[in-house]
Amino acid sequence: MSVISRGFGGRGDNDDARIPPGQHETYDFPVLSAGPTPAVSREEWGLDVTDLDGAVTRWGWPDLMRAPSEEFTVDIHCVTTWSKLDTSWRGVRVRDVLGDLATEAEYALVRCYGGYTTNLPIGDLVDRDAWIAYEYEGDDLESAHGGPARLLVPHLYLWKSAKWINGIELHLDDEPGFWETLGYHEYGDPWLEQRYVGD
Ligand SMILES: Nc1nc2c(c(=O)[nH]1)N[C@H]1C(S)=C(S)[C@@H](COP(=O)(O)O)O[C@H]1N2
Ligand SMILES: [Mo]
Repeated sequence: MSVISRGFGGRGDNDDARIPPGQHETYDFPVLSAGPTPAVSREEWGLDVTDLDGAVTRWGWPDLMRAPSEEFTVDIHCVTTWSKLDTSWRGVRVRDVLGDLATEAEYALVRCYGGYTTNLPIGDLVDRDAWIAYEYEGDDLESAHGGPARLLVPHLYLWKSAKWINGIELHLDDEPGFWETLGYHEYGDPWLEQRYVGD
């Protein structure tokens, strides 16, 4: 069955198992933004990490470039039901950005140029795969997709992967972000179809 339906995609036999329930595969890369794309140059880009005491550590672009980066290939899942397999990126692991600052925290509220926010448990940023990504398919990350740099947390729905990231606030309590305030699920596991509050 899969041989007939798959066509000439040249993809692996296990692709269907990589598409979460209620999702379908897409081959282009849709842009989903709740507002206009902010124009942020690499020179002016900064990421403020705010610890539990309110102390701010600012990462500028040169700091990000000095940190160890890695190339990674992941599947991404948007709550609007598209999934895209084998997207490749370069970025710095969030755990390498947070370092010891994250040890006492329970949650993170992520902030962006333009005002978008999203929340997630700190463990999803430091114990799972999560990056500050700045290249896509070998090129500088386009601004429409979050350049200069975006969060990428592939194991959660893509609304958690904040584009134009400019802040990570560490908290003891969970504070809903933009979509979470508007009824999206607080956690957003695509394999459990946690799309909306109560799912
Ligand atoms: N700053 C910011 N980040 C954001 C969004 C947004 O509107 N603003 N949209 C989110 C949503 S709902 C999705 S599905 C993905 C889309 O990423 P893409 O436009 O690169 O496909 O970005 C997420 N990150
Ligand atoms: Mo989305």
